[in-house]
Amino acid sequence: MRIAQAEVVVTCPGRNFVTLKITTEDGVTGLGDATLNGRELAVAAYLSEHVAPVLVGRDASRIEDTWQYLFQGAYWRRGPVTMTAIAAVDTALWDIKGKVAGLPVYQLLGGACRDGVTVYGHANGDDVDELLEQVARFRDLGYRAVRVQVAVPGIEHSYGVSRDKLFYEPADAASPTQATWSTQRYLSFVPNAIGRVREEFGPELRLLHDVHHRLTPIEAARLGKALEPYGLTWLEDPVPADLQEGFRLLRQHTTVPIAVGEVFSSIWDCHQLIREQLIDYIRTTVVHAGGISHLRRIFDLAALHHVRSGSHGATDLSPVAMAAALHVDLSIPNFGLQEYMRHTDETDAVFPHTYRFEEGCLHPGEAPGLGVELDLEAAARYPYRAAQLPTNRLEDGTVHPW
Ligand code: KDG
Ligand code: MG
Repeated sequence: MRIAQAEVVVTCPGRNFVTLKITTEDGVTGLGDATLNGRELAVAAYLSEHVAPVLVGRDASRIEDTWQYLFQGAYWRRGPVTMTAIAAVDTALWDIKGKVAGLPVYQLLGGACRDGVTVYGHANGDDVDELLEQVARFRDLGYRAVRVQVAVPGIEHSYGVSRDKLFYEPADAASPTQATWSTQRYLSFVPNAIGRVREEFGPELRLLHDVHHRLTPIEAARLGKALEPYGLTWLEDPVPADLQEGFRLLRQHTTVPIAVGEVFSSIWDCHQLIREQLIDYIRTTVVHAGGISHLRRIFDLAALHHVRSGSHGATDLSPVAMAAALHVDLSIPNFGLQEYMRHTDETDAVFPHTYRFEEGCLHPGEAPGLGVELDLEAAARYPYRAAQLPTNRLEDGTVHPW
């Protein structure tokens, strides 16, 4: 089963997506998401210039061998661009293997460990009243877990707040939007806002909150302690995660569960966090952390250390990545939660899929492979549009993590 063709498709049905489509000599096709928000064309070029030519003629059934060949063979290991490209190849080869076997990918990974994948939505508001309305909307849609984000008075372009309340798309302009940050304003506002959500919705709804890497460990510890009465499922990305040992300080001060990992591209970015039990949820994703094969490796390490999965699933991960995540989520013993931000109708039309939402859970469906297709005609109607993620500055003009 040799690979005959590897094509890169860039389309923008509301936002940019990069997709790798691999076709075998006998006409079986597989898809892999290769979208890296704000840096899409770097991965598209990496794939079409450096990867596609060496894939042609390779045996499509040799997934692990191909992964190692691309990872070790490049010499320049890791990094988001390389690992997103490898992820796309790996995911597409799992899709092909499933189609050839006539089985959904989760069956190849060992079969279902649960009936469905519990997901959380992203509720946000310009103020606390609007946030409460949005949490109610997600609850009424059937979600059992909701991440709560609210605009902080005095902070322009607060993280996580969007005009369209079912999607959150921060990459909105050809040159980056300038956001501002004040730790003081944030820390004095957010705990009460989350307290109001808990008070309104009672103890059962699972609540989460994303700090988006903006605090130092001791500031994050203060926030964690303030949030302890509200029983969060997790506090996400409290600090920039480059310094894995930096989490020790935070861990010593608060019992708020910590979730980290959406920007990680390999097991090397999180092995210390996992081995030292400095986090509770690892949020690496199929698309940015080397595909289904590598994500399984990370989650297996996590399982040994009481860390559960919590894969990133923002709007910028295409339906191909979402489907692949669901096959992994369904089959691992240490699944925690899966983020699910919906896509626009245009995106769903470009990527028809079998996964479905029911009573707070997603299920990947029973179609062989991933259960996602790419409608090339529809994709061609939406050409690439340059869009970058925002940058952030303190009120005195200092650059700060966004
Ligand atoms: O591309 C960046 C987004 O995916 C990110 O800002 C969203 O933090 C995010 C999340 O948890 O969904
Ligand atoms: Mg996040």
